Amino acid sequence: MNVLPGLLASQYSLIYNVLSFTIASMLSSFVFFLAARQQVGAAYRPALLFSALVVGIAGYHYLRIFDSFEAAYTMVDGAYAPSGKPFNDAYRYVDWLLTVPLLLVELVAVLHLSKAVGRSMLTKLIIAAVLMIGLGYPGEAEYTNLQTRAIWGTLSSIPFVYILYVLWVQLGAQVSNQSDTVKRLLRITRVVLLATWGVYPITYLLPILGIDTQSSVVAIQTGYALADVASKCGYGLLIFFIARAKSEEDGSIPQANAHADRKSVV
Ligand SMILES: *C/C=C(C)/C=C/C=C(C)/C=C/C1=C(C)CCCC1(C)C
Repeated sequence: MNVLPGLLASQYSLIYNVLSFTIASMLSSFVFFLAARQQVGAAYRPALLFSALVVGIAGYHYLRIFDSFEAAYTMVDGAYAPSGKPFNDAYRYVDWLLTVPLLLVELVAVLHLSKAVGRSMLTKLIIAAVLMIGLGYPGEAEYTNLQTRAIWGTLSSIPFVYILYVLWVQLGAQVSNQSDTVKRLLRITRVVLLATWGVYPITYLLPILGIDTQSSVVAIQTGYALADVASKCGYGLLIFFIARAKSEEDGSIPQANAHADRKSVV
């Protein structure tokens, strides 16, 4: 819980609109991922269900974040002053605590690795994800005591680097038997994961880099929200493409070309 600084009307509107856009993205992705389950083989449907769960959980939390943000401000003389009600940062961290492990489950589920390999990899990834989020939280509410923010941020970065290591080195070694199409999609997914997950620690660092508190609040709220859209909705879409490619390859859905042929006959 945190009392935010006063904001200019333009700063307030930017956060307000980005939060609203994020809710729309999460809710529409939820419907899309559920509907898209029909377009992949049965083996890949759990991955899409996890994608839907992630955006469903995030959509709910963004509704709460939006309410909390609105309640934290009151308009005074054309600008926004803190209303005295604290802004609840914890929604975001609770959301990550649930959704980050599920995003990793999505990836392992869509690859359909052997049970033993999948389970051991997921155990490591989930423990590291929980540590990363748990260690980041105590520093998040610190806009003023920047040393505290820096210490927790550094601790949280250790499991973050470990997750990247597991995804690149260990997962990389497990996918050598997948087709070229799947390998290519997987490479794109991992780069998207790195590019979008990398936004979080950078955003977290902003107050430490000497940016004033007001701008930090704007950057943190919009940065986290847009990163969430990319890392949950965008990434989920890539997981869907992988599921579709693998379903076509193993014959659990008709090949895209065969489908086109059939259509042209009818
Ligand atoms: C859907 C939400 C996602 C993918 C959230 C990912 C969050 C992170 C990768 C957060 C990482 C952090 C650090 C590596 C250090 C500073 C503290 C965090 C928690 C922002």
